[in-house]
Amino acid sequence: MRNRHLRRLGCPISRALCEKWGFPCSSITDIAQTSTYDSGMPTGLKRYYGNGDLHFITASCYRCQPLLESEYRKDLFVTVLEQVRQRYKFVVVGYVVMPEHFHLLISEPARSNPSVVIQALKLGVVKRLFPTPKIREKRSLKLFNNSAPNHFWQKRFYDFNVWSACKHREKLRYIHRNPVKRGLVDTPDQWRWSSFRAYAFGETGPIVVNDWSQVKMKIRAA
Ligand code: NI
Repeated sequence: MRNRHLRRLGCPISRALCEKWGFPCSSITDIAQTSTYDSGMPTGLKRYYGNGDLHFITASCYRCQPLLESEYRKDLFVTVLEQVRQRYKFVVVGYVVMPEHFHLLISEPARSNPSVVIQALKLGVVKRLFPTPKIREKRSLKLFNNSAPNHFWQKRFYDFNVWSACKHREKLRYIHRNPVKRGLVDTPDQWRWSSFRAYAFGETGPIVVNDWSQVKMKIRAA
């Protein structure tokens, strides 16, 4: 059963793991209360910040539901990610948006830390999707077939420190292959919600990939 889920998802998040992470959601994932924000750190998962490592981050929609399935929502996610990248000044080395989760390979931000970045990203997506309760009601009819989920995001996220070139390559390849492994496309270039095309064709996509200028500025200033 577990293996079947893993094969189906093509990623380390099995439904079992997803549900294991399914602790009661904080207000951050509660689309009815987007004005409040729980900045509490997830418990039980150790975070290592400050070493200048890259972070391979995986976060999931609530109970692994495909809440990012539509093109509109994936586009919106990508737009918010770019805004958050600029606000917190971090480098997006790689990314992929999947129907029920996303993976990022990012530097540590010049402002704050990866936990705050991921919370800002999650909250930003929810706020853009459901800016007011009234709009929420309206949109839920359209977006979720009249059954808006009570939560959009799974509270926790998975964070793996990447400090070797080997792991860097492995995670980037993993990110770019994910839509292919899942059978969503035949080749990585056909999935437009990932950094693959930036690498393969030098395309400037909605997210600026590998812009180290801000981070270098911080190191110089330090
Ligand atoms: Ni995945």
